[in-house]
Amino acid sequence: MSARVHIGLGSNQGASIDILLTAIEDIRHYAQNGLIDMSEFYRTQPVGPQDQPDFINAVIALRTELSPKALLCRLQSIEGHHKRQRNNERWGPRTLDLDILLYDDQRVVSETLIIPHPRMAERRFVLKPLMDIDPDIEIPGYGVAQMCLCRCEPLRMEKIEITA
Ligand code: A4P
Ligand code: MG
Repeated sequence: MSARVHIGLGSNQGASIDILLTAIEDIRHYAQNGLIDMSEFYRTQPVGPQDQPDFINAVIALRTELSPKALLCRLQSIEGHHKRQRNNERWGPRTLDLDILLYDDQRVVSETLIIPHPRMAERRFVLKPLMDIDPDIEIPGYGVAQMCLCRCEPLRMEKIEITA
C-alpha cells in the first residue's frame, strides 16, 4: 500500500531553482511514481545565521511505496548528487536540503528519522508551500497547519515565477 508523503526542499547555494527542479525529477524517478503535486517556489529569508544568501524553498507531495527509512536513504543520495557538504554550522548554507515532512499521518521517532519533521510546525517557509498543496492539512501532534502558520514568527518571503 502506498503512502502520501510531503517533502520539503531548500537551497541557498549554487543555481538553487535549477537544483530544486532537478531534485524533483530525481525524486519522481526514485519514488517510482509519475504524479507529484508541487507548491509554488519561494525566496525566503534564512532562519538561523543571517550572513548567508536567501533560500529557495518549495514542498512536493507524492505517493510512494518506499518505507520512511528507505525514502530518507534515497533523499540523502539525491542530496549527495548535488554535492551537499555537511559541515558543522547549524542551519548554515547548503546546495540542497530534502526533509521528509509528513508520511501519511504516521509518527516516526528513531535515531535517524523523526516524522513529522520536528521543526516544520514553526517554519513559515515550510507551512506556506505545504498549504499551497493541501490547505486544510493537519500535522500530527501539532494541529492544523493554518493555525501553526498563525503562530509563526514573521519571515521575509516572496513567491517566485518558475518558467520550466
Ligand atoms: N532527520 C531526522 N528526521 C528527518 C526528516 N524528517 N527528514 C535526520 C530528513 N532528515 C531527518 O539532517 C540531519 C539529520 O536529520 C539527517 O542525517 C537525518 O538522519 P541534515 O540535512 O544533515 O542537517 P540539516 O538539515 O542542516 O539540519 P537540521 O537541523 O535538520 O536543519 P533544518 O531544520 O532542516 O534547517 N531557512 C530558510 N529560509 N529555508 C530553509 O530551507 N533550512 C535550514 C535547515 C535552516 N534555515 C533555513 C532553511
Ligand atoms: Mg535536512
